[in-house]
Amino acid sequence: YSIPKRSNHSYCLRPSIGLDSDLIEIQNVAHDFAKREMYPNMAKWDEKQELPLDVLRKAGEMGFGAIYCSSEFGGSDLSRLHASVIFEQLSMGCVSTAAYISIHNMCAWMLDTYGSDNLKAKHAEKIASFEELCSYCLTEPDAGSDAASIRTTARKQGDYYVVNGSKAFISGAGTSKKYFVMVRKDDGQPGAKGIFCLLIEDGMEGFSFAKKENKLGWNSQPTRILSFEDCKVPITNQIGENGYGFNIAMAGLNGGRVNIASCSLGAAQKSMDLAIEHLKIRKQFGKTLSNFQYNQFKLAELATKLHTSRLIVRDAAKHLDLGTEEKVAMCAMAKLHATDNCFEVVNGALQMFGGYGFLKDYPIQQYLRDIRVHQILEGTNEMMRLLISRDLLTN
Ligand code: FAD
Ligand code: 2MC
Repeated sequence: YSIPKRSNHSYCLRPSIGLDSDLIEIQNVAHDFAKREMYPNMAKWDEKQELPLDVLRKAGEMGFGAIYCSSEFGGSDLSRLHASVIFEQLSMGCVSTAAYISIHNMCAWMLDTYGSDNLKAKHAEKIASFEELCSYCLTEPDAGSDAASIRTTARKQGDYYVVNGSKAFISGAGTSKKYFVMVRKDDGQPGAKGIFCLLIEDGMEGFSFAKKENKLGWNSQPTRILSFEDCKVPITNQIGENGYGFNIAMAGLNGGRVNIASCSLGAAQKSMDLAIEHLKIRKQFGKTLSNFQYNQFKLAELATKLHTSRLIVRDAAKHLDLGTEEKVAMCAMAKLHATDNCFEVVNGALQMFGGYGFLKDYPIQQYLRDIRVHQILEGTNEMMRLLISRDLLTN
């Protein structure tokens, strides 16, 4: 497939609209990568529930392992807007794999921004290159939306923390080497201020995984529960200060929310491109489906939803780049608006395929299954409403 480009005709869904030449260049690089390495395999990865490590390493060579990390870290030193443009393109090739790349990037940024020099010297290169994969571990069986109520504890014992507890729904678990785990100091301080962040590695004694979860989508990446039973972690593996783990986790998630929303944009874009092609070819009642005004108007509505989603996502990325006061609410608005609307876009595009849209021979159903969870994870869209309303009502 290609980014639709018609020399003598406008196409108001072209993802390069509004971007400068530097962003268009990186967009083309990500587009070609997704088209070549991802799209031909996305159905297979979904069916076989396979995380394509070889493709991730190639993504590392392209600089997609640490997109908005510093060059000292081995990162690409690009902006959040660049990252959004990249994730949108990658997700056209496979939403689930692109979304995993986004989580890995969130962890890389947390280490680059808050980690000690020693910790970075030890881990940065392997992370930026995708030689070793990262997982972000906040959610617990009893602490989802109320993330500040986590109960996994860390007790200091000499040069180690002894960690006990469990984490639920961890993306990449079992395949990742490095786990960015939010834990509570065992001194009893409740709420957000009792939390700090620890880098825990696969293979550390007392760290184990439960079975792989069976999911509706996001099948190219494994999801598992993690358990820590007297797991000894060197105190030098702490990222950031005591009491700031929740802030670090949330700061990472602001970018994560923009990236996940960008992944919804890619799915919506590809679904629209496919639906437009289909409407022009498929005939019923002696005419192509594109002749029926219902379909024409529906396309126009869906295109408008996709465009407003793209605008709000790119605007939130700019707020992150500028570090504005409103960035938390802007990222929340972007995730709420884009993940809800892009789901409707993909669903509407699927409808235009009739029964074929429901067949696994066609990719639209996979885009639909894969982006459904974007309304749930990285903070449910109800929590996004909470963040936006707090910004509005608190002075
Ligand atoms: P709950 O918090 O129990 O919420 C259930 C419902 O109640 C939701 O609709 C919610 O919005 C609503 N609700 C809750 N409280 C309120 C309220 N105050 N007002 C109104 N409505 C409310 N987590 C990680 O840490 N790392 C990962 O890598 C990760 N990957 C994931 C991958 C997948 C495929 C999935 C499904 C989840 C993943 N998660 C991960 C967890 C995800 O972030 C949580 O599922 C999500 O935050 C919601 O938590 P919960 O499932 O416990 O739902
Ligand atoms: N950015 C920066 N800081 C933030 C923030 C954000 N998005 N959200 C909260 N904070 C700060 C907040 O400013 C406060 O800082 P301080 O005390 O230093 O002033 C601190 O964090 C505590 O915040 P609150 O007092 O708002 O905490 P509360 O417990 O009331 O609720 C809530 C916070 C509901 C917004 C938070 O628990 C939340 O975001 N829940 C959703 C959980 C979530 O997103 N999980 C995703 C898991 S990862 C995932 O799904 C993947 C697929 C990887």
